[in-house]
Amino acid sequence: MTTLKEYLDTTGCEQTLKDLIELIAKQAGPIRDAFISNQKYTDTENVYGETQIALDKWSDAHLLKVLEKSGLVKELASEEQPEIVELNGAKAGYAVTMDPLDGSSLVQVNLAVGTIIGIYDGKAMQEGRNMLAAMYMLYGPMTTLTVTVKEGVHIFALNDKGEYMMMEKDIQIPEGKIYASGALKKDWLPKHKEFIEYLEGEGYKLRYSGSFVADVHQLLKYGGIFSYPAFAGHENGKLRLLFEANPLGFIITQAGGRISDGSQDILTITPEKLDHRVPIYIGSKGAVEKMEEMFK
Ligand code: AHM
Ligand code: MG
Repeated sequence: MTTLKEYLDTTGCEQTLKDLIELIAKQAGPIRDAFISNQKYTDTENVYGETQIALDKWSDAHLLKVLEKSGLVKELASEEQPEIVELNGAKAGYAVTMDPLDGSSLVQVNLAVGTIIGIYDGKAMQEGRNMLAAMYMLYGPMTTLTVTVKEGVHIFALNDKGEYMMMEKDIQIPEGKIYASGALKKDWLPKHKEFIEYLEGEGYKLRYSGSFVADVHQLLKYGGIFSYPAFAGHENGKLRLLFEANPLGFIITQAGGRISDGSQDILTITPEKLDHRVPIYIGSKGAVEKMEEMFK
């Protein structure tokens, strides 16, 4: 079986990018270890007005510390930080975007959550399509790493020796029949409602957990579509362009799928601000194209 290191050595990546991917992937161990002692909600909110749980803050602080020490990252944009953090004295010039703990409302009920990472050259505020690499660690019954360096999408599992072993190589998203939609049904806009009714009519099965990273991960295997749409009073939806949409959109696109905001490829959107939100439709190519056709 191929380890993460062995796989990265077969790619055309710069050594510093390989080192950065390996370093971030390694943090799944400490983050998982922190689950038990960081369960509670804190009395602080992030910039989105969401109450943080201790594990959000712990993962954010941990990754910040590790990346600062690495000397590989010049700019760090985190969902849990109000501003971009400039890391002085870095020998490599990568910019990292991170959602340190996506799906955090599920931590207390022991459902799958994850860490989502985007890696760019230079600046964090760029179109998603400029990404050099994207990855996420998923903390489920297994800890897995899904990664792309623009040479296919591969899934690794962390073993009891702390090594990532390749489980799935060159995964391609099929045209399957799973669907998920966020926001309250009563707030859905007419076009979204019509699209969901179309999917149900076509025999799509609902699978929504409340963890974006886990809900999208299942699509790589089963196919289908996840959405967090624009909804009444929130024309940009809930999820964030930089931290959630772009890295997962990059991975799904590399696996032959698509990500759209309803009319355009999300990876072509220029971020206007750190907390830029975007309606999301992500998954199998055919399903996302059908949505765009119905939304016209
Ligand atoms: P988080 O990054 O603070 O966990 O918030 C994002 C999460 C996504 O993982 C998920 O898709 C969504 O928020 C769930 O929202 P809701 O509770 O409205 O269903
Ligand atoms: Mg999130």
